Amino acid sequence: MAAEPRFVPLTTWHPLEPEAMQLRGREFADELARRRTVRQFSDRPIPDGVLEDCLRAAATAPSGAHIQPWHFVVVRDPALKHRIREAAEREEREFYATAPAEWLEALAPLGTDEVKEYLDVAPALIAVFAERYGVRPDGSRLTHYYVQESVGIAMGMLIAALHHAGLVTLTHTPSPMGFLNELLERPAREKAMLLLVVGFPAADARVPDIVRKPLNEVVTWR
Ligand code: IYR
Repeated sequence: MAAEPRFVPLTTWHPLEPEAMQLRGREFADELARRRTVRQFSDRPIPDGVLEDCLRAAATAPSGAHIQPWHFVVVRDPALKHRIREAAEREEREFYATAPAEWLEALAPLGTDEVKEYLDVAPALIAVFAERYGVRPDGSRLTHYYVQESVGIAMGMLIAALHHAGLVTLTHTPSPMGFLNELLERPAREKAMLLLVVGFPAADARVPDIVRKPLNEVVTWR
């Protein structure tokens, strides 16, 4: 039998003056516009508590039926990072050797290849897993809804939070990522969605000379 809904007053939202809304909207967009995906990391450690707060931000994401079907594994141990690098490079060597020409052409402006040194160098990797289904206390399966969408939203919020906290990230998706279940000891019902590389940029970090689409190409007003 379905549970009765329970409600409490909305106390966490506060009204803002129109001018404050405009300023905050602009400043937030400007700040996110300064985010760049980085592929050259320094080994500088991340100050205590920052990753935890950014994960707390990510875990506020809305999700289908409020099931929160995500799990984050933070990897800081150099030996484990190295094992992840070796497994990822194995997948990437295969990818770069066999990917369709069209895909490789699409990637050419990014200058990527199968060498993933940043998996050793960056101080933290955050593996994001999607719980495809849950398990009830009696062991039966609990259906999860909109899992990819929910985890996608949480990953976006995580990337924004890390940027806001002064870190840089690389949205790394070695494919397939099944090796992460094994190395990070996550159950088969969890699907690895992302290996987020997190830290500080190398002193001489460079980024591709690419620009974002103008807003009028990505937004229609009716
Ligand atoms: N996973 C590979 C290839 C790659 C694919 C896409 I789509 C990118 O946007 C970037 C890279 C790699 O990490 O090199």
